[in-house]
Parts: sequence; structure tokens; C-alpha cells
Amino acid sequence: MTRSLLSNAVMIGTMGLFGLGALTSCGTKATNAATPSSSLATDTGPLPTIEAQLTDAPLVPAPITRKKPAKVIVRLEVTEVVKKLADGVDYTFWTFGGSVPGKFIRVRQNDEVEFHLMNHPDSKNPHNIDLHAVTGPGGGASATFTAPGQETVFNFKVLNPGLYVYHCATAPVGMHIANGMYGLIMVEPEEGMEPVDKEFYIMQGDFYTKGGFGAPGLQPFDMEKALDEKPSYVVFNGSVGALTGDNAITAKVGEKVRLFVGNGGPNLVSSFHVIGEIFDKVYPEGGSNTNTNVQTTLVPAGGSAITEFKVDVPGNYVLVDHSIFRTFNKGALGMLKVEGPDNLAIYSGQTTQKIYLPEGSTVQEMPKSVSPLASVATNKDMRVDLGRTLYAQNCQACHQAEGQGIKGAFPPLAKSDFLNADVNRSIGVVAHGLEGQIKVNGEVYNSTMPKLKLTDEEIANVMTYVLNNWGNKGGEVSLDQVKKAKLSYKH
Ligand code: HEC
Ligand SMILES: [Cu+2]
Repeated sequence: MTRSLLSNAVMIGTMGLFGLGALTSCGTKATNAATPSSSLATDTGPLPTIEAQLTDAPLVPAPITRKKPAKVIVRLEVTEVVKKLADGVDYTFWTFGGSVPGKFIRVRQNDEVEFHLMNHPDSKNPHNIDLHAVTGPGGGASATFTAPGQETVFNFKVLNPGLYVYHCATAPVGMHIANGMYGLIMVEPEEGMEPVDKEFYIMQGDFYTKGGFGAPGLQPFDMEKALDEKPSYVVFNGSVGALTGDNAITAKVGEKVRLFVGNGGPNLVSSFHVIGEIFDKVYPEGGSNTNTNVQTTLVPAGGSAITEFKVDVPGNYVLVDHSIFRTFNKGALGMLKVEGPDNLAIYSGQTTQKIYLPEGSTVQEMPKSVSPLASVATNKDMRVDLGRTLYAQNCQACHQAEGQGIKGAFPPLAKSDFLNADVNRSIGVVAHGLEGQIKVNGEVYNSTMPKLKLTDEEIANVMTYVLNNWGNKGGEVSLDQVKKAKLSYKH
């Protein structure tokens, strides 16, 4: 069974174009008065007409069970909307269907598509669509040039199976794509696709904002950064966190998962990887050939890949662009949560942690450390302990292992006069990020510390760890102190 909230596409008889309003769903407006547009000629007589069911990422429409081609009506509405790019960061996205990436379209080889592009009256710009699945000049771009408040229609026959990108191709093209105007269309081969248990839609994109990563507020597009190909954000499905926490995709042990992966660019090529999994099968570049046993697959800008794998072991699997700074510093991080029984024969987890004494005679067993996820600190020592791991995971890359920082780039936390003078201010820095000029131990820093995704409890732990190391003044930061410091923080 495929995870899909939608049932199969609604079948409508050839004559049923009128009055199909009741049968359509998910906001596709059926214009009952639409005159059936000029159809492409077929040898086999009229085809049954189907209204395409489109989905928002990470969902995909149900697999196609038809054994014959059909005439498929696709209605896609362009809107320009302000949405979240990251926590506290908004962006004006230009969208195919209201979100980034655009709606997923699923058709079958040899279908005839009647494509309607509507541009919402509130849009400020004209838009069009170039579908890579189209055989014909511009992929439909000139046929669909659509001013705000207008609708255009064109027809095409899908000749080649595969997973294709579509995007806006209105000048300046780079800017339209950079604002989120891309999506995927799957053309299933005539024989259909092998059944799997779960299917998901994941699309990477790079974003160019005036402010750096995490700079709050409504961020305008930065043309210079786009020309330099230096994005502030690289994300899956249109925003930082679109595939983490409650938004993570899920599967059960033993299930076969298929990811339809696209890359809208506009600039970067993705090295798509799932940490802790091996792709049993990849359709590289969304084509018809398959590779087996792949660790990382390249997804070109304006291209795609289909990856498939069975999940054998429960846990969290992290989806990344293995150009890894993009993952940990620019947002390209998603999560697949797998539930089910452990399989210790395949993966044991850590079985032992010992003190290692190469020259010594006695090897001591350490008490098994408490899992950082399962525990809440009840005293200072626990906070220091839990904070150590948090520091290694969240701070060390910049502030360094001994809190010494990197001169000119990352201020020291060791013996930091800035930190020790006002702990509450520094709690605010960790909670909200920091941009602009500060002075630490006599050196000026004018850089950006990103807003980190830490809970209040985690901030209390990491700050307690920092305060009790490297010559800092000590003390315990309580949960209550974090909550208060966050509220009073200004910069
Ligand atoms: C991506 C790099 C980066 C990461 C990760 C990072 N910081 Fe920072 N941090 C900075 C930069 C850069 C500044 C200075 C910002 C400025 O110039 O305005 C800073 C400033 C600070 C300051 C105030 C200045 C000082 O030296 O006392 C504190 C405190 C701090 N960070 C703590 C942390 C803690 C704790 C973590 C982990 C939870 C962390 N930072 C993670 C880059 C980082
Ligand atoms: Cu556009």
C-alpha cells in the first residue's frame, strides 16, 4: 500500500466535462463552462478524461492503475505568497499551487495532458511553465505565458516515462526559480511502477536572501548572491524544518520506501544521501535505467532521481545534501523516522563504552551513560554532562573543542569577558542568534551566529557546560533562567 491521502485519480467519462465540480478536490477549481479544448489527435478514438489529483510535498498522488492512456486535465494555480523560510524568517515565495515545491503531477506514458495554468489576480508578475516532460519548444513556456488574473491552456502528449522537473521560465528566469517556482511531474511507464509501501516527494532548492542564514524578518531576494551562487539557505521542500520534527516522513521496519527526489536549483547540484541507509535501487536522473546499492546520488539542478530502499532497523534517518555544510549550516536536513522492533543482528547500537588504557593493566568499565534523549537534568552535574554532548553537536564546529574560537571568525567562549559579564545576554544569543559587531576579550567580531534549534532545556544544559569549563565563572543555568533570559533579550 502506498501512503497517499488521495484516492486514485477520479475517472470521468469523455462526456463528463460538464458538472465535474463535485468530483474534484484539493482546491482544483473545475471551470464547468470550459469549452473542451482542442484535443490532440489519437488513432484509437476519444480517450477517457481524468481530472488530475495533485498533491503538496511530501505526499504524492496514488500510483496509476489504469492500463490505457487517458486525457488528463491538470489545473495549476500560480500564487505569490509570504511563508516561513526558517523560524523567524519569512520570504515571498512564487509558487505553483501555494507552496514550494509545486504540486506533484502524476501521469502515464502516452497520456494526453490538457494543461491549465492560472495566475492568481493578486500576483505582481506574469509567469509560465516549462515542463521537462513535454516534447515541444520551450516545454510549454511560450504557450503558457500568463499575466496576473489570466488562464492559459495547452495540450501535450507525454511520450517518455520518467521523473521530470517543471519550472517557471519567465524572465528573469533565475529569479523565478530562486523564488520557488519548480516541482515534479512523474510519467509512469506503460507497465506501471513496482509497488512499494511508502512514497514521498522531496525537492531541494537554494535560496538567496539579503540577510545571512537565520537573519530574522521578511527577507528580500538578493540578486548578487544568486549570481555568485552563494545561497544563504539550501533546503528540502521549501523551508528549514519542512521535513523534521512533526514534519518528518515516517515508515515502519520492513517497509519499502520510494523517494521522488527533485532539485529545483537554481544553482546547486545536490549530493543526495540518507544517513544510515543504502539505496537498494536508484533511477539516476529520473530516467529508466537503475543502479543498485548506492550511497549518494547526484541530483542535477533541473533534474531528479528516484531512490528506493527497504528499512530494516528502527530509528531516525537523516536526509542530507552531502555537500555537508549545506546540511548543518544552511538547512538541507530532513528526517525519516522508522518505527518497529530492533534487529540486533543488523544493527546493535553501542554495546560497550570503556576507558582505553593502551599501557595500563586494568580496563575499567564505565557505568553506561544515560541517553541524552531520555533524560532531563535534575542537578548541575547532569547539566554539565548533557551539555558536553550538546556542545560537541551544536557549537564545537565554530567555537572549537576547547572553546578557544577561531581568531577573526568565531569568538572564544573560554574565559570570554562577553559571556561572563552577562550570562543572560549570552543565553539570548544562543536562543536567538546574533548578528553585528561585538567585542570579546579585546577582539572585534562582526559576523553571524545562526539561530540554533535548541529547546530551553538544551540551552540550560549547554550553557551550564560552557560556564563550568575553560576558566569560565561556573554556576548552573536553570530552565527558568533560560525562559526569563529569552524574554528579556534585545539586540
Ligand atoms: C556557525 C557557527 C556558530 C555556531 C554553530 C555557534 N556559534 Fe556562537 N557565535 C558565532 C559567532 C560568529 C558569534 C559572534 C557573532 C557576532 O559577531 O555578532 C558567536 C557568539 C557567541 C556568543 C557570544 C560571544 C562570546 O564569545 O561569548 C556566545 C555566548 C555563543 N556564541 C555561544 C554559542 C553556543 C553555546 C553555541 C552552541 C549551542 C554556539 N554559540 C554555536 C558562531 C557560532
Ligand atoms: Cu514565474
